[in-house]
Amino acid sequence: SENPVKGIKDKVVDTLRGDGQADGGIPGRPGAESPEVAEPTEPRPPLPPKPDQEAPAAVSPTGRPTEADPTARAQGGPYLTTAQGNRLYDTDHSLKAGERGPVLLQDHHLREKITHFDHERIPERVVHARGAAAHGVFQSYGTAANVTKAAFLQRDAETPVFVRFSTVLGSRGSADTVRDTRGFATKFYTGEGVFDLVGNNIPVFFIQDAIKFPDVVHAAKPHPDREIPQAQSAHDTFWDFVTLHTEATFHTMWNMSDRGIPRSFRMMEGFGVHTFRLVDAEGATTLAKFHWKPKLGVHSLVWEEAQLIGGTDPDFHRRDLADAIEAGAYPQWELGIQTFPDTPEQTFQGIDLLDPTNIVPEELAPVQPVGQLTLNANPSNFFAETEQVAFHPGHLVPGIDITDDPLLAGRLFSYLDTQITRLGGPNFAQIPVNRPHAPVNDMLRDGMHQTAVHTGVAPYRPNSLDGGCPFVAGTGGSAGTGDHAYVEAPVRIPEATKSRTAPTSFADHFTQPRMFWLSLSPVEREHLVAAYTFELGKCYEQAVKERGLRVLANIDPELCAQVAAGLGLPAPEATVPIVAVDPSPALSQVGETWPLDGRVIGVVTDGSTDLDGLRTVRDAVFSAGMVPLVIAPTGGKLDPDGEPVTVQRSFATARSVEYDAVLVAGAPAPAPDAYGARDAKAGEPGADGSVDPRVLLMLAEAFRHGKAIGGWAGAEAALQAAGVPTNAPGVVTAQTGSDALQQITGRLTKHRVWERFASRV
Ligand code: HDD
Repeated sequence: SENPVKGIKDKVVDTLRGDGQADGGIPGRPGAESPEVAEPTEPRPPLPPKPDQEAPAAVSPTGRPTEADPTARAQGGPYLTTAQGNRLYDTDHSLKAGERGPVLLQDHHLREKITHFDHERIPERVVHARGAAAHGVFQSYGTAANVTKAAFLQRDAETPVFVRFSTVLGSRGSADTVRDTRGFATKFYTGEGVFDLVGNNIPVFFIQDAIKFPDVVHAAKPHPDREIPQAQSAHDTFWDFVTLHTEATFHTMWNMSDRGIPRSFRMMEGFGVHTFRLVDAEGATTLAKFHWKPKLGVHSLVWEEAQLIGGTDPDFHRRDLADAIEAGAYPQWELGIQTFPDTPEQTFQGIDLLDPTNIVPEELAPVQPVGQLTLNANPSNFFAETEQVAFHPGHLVPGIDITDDPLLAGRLFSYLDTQITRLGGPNFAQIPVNRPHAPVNDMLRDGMHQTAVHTGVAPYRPNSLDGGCPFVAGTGGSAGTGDHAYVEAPVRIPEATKSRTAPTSFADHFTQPRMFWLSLSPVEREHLVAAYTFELGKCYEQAVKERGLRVLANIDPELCAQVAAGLGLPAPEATVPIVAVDPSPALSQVGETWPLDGRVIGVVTDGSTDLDGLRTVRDAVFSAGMVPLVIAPTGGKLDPDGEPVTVQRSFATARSVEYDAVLVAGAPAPAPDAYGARDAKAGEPGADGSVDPRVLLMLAEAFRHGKAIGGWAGAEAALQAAGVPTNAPGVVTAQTGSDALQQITGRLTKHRVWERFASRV
């Protein structure tokens, strides 16, 4: 398939070489192409959106397509006005009775400005409050056409989409790289109405029945007395709940694995979690699970990186997504389905398909690709789009139906309900980002924030006053082959008695966690042990720690023993028999090689050593579809009188966590602003061969985090000073920068230099 980065590479290189690149910016951000930012001069109309901010065509609430007319609503014309379009001459001074006198109530502009401001915030989502989103397109391969009649899954269908990624626990302003589940919600604006696939990056859930959702969320959110910790699962109430309520074991284990700290939204899988029911054109049904597979592979941060980024760049994932799209490196996923016969038992090889704490291993039911998602445009306005988008698992199109998963049932209620509070009433489907791209004729009327001007007198059925309109779709007779949504496949429900119970097939909480443990590579197991040890170690209550170990003992004695050792507690015995289960190699993230598109290479220089070599390296990084980050003692340009090289980061603003691999030219001496450099070196930094402490930190961190490191032009001294053995795996020194780059690139395709991590398990 086409490398999306390569297509735009030339543009990006031009941008970098041009003068538009601001210090601290990343290459690929428009600089050369966007108009120069001028000091205020004279009135002119507002700037148009950037090219990557183009949203899909909007459709009016009455279903009629509208021509994009920027003057119709906000932000038209060169002059400041009130909300009523009355032109203003001053917005900096309240109207006062005399220069030093009291402010007058009659100042409409003051009252309107402050009042509107006072109401700018809406309630954040009760979960998944922090998110980032993008527009894109879904291209169907047509391979699902034999199991579903959904029009957007037929051959060559192209459907506009809006995707929002999120963390679950943190508030809107929390950090991106916390250990948590990530939401992966996709709105397909199909010709048959909206289809929402509201999934996560983890294929199972904490609970089997939606009635427990308030419990798990109350336990996981900050403690109600002090509202700490923010966006963390490492606290007593979370672990209290998930250890008492062992159906949460598998989801918790995914959280503690590297999946809980993704490297990028672009490098995450997505899962629909529940089993859905697909319906074909003849009315035949198939059970299915949805999967999103990222083209760049599934990759994670290491825990220390995640913690550092939480402080140095809390917006890391949001920035990464927006920058990649802006640079033209469009993130892509393949949508796939696992399919299962729709038998009355609704099980597959003994796995209960209605239990959302189960996966079906890919080795048993391969994921079949059905289409490709490309995110190609950033939102123009965070609030209007990312904040106001409203997903709902019940937004279904003909050909996709629900099953009796009790977790899904509660979700079908919750999402509509929550939007009424969050978006201030029942008319949120009229907000542009939520509008279907299919005609809407719903007979829903009035209510808060009604913006449609409905016509006619008969929003009821049956009617004769409106000629009987609107009509209902044909059902297609008993085969259920009509063109309407909510097919309601004629599923037989066995004779039953009302009961608040779960089936015994929901009772096994440890076999699949054990399968997960057995499927991980040694380094991934090591990370899992470290995460459990950290999180249980942060709990205050001894009883919670001990119960946590009892749960782990039922998964695997080695896992339990390692965590117990870290906590300084005895390892308990299992209380259930440990069953034999085959590993599922597809669950491991380690071992394959992946494309390098958009990977970031730090290039550290003292500002003068072998600048020709530096330029060659920078261009070679681009040619490989990656992004160079030139890091020098200060901002500005290197070689300003020759062939200038723009500096993206100074030693003061750079941190190793921003790049995937690092190259260093020479051994940069302490720059004047290095801690203590001036005093210690009396204005002659480096005279004794010392290296800038920030460079040492970068190299030591990159080494610790398993990143490939290359050096040239005397870099050995810097590596040695940083404690990086030059003969360690993934550390190379070479004659030229290009050689060093070439040697580390192979390592990068594996994401990290895995051999560097100690492994006890
Ligand atoms: Fe949920 C938001 C995913 C179970 C109740 N959920 C929300 C979002 C995602 C998920 C990705 C954010 C959507 C966005 O970006 O706007 N939720 C899931 C998955 C689940 C799940 C994959 C299990 C398979 N959720 C779940 C249950 C309930 C909810 C069982 C309630 C009974 N979820 C909500 C909610 C939210 C929400 C309260 C908060 C904001 C919103 O819906 O729009 O209704």
